Amino acid sequence: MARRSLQRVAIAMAFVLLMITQSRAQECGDSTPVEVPLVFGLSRVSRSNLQKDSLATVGIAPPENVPEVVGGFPARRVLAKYTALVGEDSRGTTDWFCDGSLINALWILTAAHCFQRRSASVVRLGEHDYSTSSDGDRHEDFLVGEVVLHPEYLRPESYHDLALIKLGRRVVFNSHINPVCLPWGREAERDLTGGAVVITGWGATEHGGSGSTVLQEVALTAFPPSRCDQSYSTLPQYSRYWPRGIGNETLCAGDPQGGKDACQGDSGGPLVYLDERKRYVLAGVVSSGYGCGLQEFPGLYANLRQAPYLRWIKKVAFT
Ligand code: 4AZ
Repeated sequence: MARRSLQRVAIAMAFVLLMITQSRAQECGDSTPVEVPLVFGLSRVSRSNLQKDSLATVGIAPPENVPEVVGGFPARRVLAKYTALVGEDSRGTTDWFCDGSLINALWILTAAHCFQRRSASVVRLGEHDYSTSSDGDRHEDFLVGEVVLHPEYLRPESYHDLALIKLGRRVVFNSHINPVCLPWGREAERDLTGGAVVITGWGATEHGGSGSTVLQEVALTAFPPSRCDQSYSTLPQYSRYWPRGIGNETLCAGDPQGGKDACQGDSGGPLVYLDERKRYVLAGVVSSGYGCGLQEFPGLYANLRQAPYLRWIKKVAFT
């Protein structure tokens, strides 16, 4: 009898312990859902002057009749915890021209090509729909301290399309704002090929379209880089953008049927997967692509799982 009740106490204690560990926000990649109050009322503003420097808009004119939306839907708020808006203030308004990922309390990872024609003045975290301030998000704006481009990024080549933004003050993490994990150590050895990855962004929902004010998410399949190399090598600008071919420094991801993709304005944004501990881990940074959602042309991402990229991030942002 005594043993029975001891057993019960042990089970109850284990349950309480489980609840405590489940409810505590993880240090990074926190996948616990966000609770938002019910809100009423909507207003819309348009996102102007999306980043126009990618292959999608320079050099090559993509074909007409590109599949729409690139297959996304309004993102789960849990994915908004680490997805950042990168903006330029001009004449009293902010132009959100690229996306990024919160990687720790001071740094945002984004794409180097974002800064070809623009300069960042502000980063917004914890946002979901930037057209309204009454949708229950608790966004915060941060001034930009400095921008560090990857030292080997050499436009117009598409390699090493990475940049780090240092925020003007430290981020205090909460249930709406939490950094994504990086694939440190053995995590980078996991083979993602054929697996599911998720991208988020406020970019265009169709090729040539305008940005979405509501954060979108879409699940994609990670392909081997050779799949992208095969199709992209048929393009006339291949040797200009990828003189050494598309290899392991690039992550190639899309949908086997097409129709799901990153697009203009998503640049710099995160491509993540969920690890066994249910943490979101960053694997790629939105870089470029031919059109949006074309079956033959998956999107191209800087592949963070490359040791030199992780070493550079560690040196700049984690010391
Ligand atoms: C862009 O311009 C862009 N379909 C990003 C990704 C893709 C195309 C364009 C991939 O930011």
